[in-house]
Amino acid sequence: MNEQESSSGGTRTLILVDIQNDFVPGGALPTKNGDEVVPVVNTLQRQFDLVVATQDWHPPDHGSFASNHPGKRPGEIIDLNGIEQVLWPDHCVQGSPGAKFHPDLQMEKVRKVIRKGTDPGIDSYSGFFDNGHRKATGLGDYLTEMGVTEVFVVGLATDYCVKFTALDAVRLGFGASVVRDACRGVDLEPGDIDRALTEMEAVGVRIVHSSWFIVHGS
Ligand code: VGL
Ligand code: ZN
Repeated sequence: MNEQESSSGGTRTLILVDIQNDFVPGGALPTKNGDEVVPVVNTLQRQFDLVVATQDWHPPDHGSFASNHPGKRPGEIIDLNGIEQVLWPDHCVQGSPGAKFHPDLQMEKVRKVIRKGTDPGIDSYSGFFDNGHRKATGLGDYLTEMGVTEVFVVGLATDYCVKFTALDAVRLGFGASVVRDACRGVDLEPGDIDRALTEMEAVGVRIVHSSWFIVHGS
């Protein structure tokens, strides 16, 4: 078994989910201690030949922004074109400082950036599909072309974009693991992060710790 191969025989990839300024303390939609994932993720990248990143990338008129729904506040839930939508503060607006990757995140190994949430009419938590599974982002096809069979998901936020990325990875037939200490969540309702981990495990996502790589890394 060489370094590119995982125990299941295929290539594995690291997916960096939304490690952007707006999702860390000081940003518009911060996760608690979200900046702490950055050094963990940078170290983890050494274990992977292929690293890809997702970037939340909303137009100013995005339907997930409470500001675009008069009288509505962040945290409220609406029906957005037939899909239940949590309303958020304006965040990750295309081209804004908040949409940029965290300045300490190493990007040299990142081979592909998938921008998502660009359609004002539908949100996209997963790196693979929009929330209605109507359109694919291209990430699934890209990974398949690259011979990837196994993905490791890290980043922000555990209970939204990390969760839906991992769930879709399994749905697409990839082996999927979430490195839990390389993720932070929103916990809009206390317990959301724990519930997200349970939900992921229930469909076959492995929840691992970064120390797992000391034994299984190469
Ligand atoms: C996210 C809420 C809204 C995330 C993105 O990256 O988890 N959460 N947009
Ligand atoms: Zn968003």
